[in-house]
Amino acid sequence: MFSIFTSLPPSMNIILFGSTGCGKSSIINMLLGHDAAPTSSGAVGCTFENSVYVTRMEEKEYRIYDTTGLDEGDAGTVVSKDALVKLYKLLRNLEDGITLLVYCMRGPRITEALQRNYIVFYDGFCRKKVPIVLAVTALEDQEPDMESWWTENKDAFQKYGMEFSGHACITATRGKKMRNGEFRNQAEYSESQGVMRDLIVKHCRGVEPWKLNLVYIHSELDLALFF
Ligand SMILES: Nc1nc2c(ncn2[C@@H]2O[C@H](COP(=O)(O)OP(=O)(O)O)[C@@H](O)[C@H]2O)c(=O)[nH]1
Ligand SMILES: [Mg+2]
Repeated sequence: MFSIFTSLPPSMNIILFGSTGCGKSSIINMLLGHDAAPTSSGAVGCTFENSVYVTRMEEKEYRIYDTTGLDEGDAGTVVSKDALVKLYKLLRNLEDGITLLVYCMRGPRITEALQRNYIVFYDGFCRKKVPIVLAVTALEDQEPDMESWWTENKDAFQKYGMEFSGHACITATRGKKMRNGEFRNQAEYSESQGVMRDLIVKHCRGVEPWKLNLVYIHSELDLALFF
């Protein structure tokens, strides 16, 4: 007698990270095609816990993680180090490992925190073992088009030692609803949706997920000692 065992493929885990208000939750809603992740326009971030959203693209399942803003603290209610500990624990507990990191930033300016967070998260936590891509939001007014932002700014990333396997220059919100009932940035938004989905699908293809399990950090104190 024969029996056929079919094992499910491991799920692909995509981690979105970046500072508060850079558009992580908006990107997730854009990828999903509906509003599932709460977004916030206030100074205080609204993602205090890491949450996961599941979506299908090109017949594959992707688990997209919305994470706490890395530089929340001061005015915010979540302390930055606490956010780091939570992120670290999230990464460590992913049984199938990490498939792709998406570093989100709000254009058009490159900030100091951008490099710091890249170093802590990518070099520190992930030991550069996972593919990382960049998503730059708020480029709806970029002339002549959103992608031109990368051409203008790519040298700066190189200068600061930040390398990415791919990038997306996008608009993660539709913008204001106009009198004629249409949204101001609908065209840029629709284009961005395609660009963002393609970026994830392309950079997850053939990736061997990476498991972070060598170092164990249990508290803020451990983390402080670690760095
Ligand atoms: N103009 C503009 N606003 C955006 C864009 N993406 C997000 N936002 C707005 O920025 C604010 C913060 O976005 P949110 O997704 O909550 O950021 P998060 O804290 O990284 O999750 C919200 O008011 C969004 O509507 C964008 O591409 N352009
Ligand atoms: Mg959020």
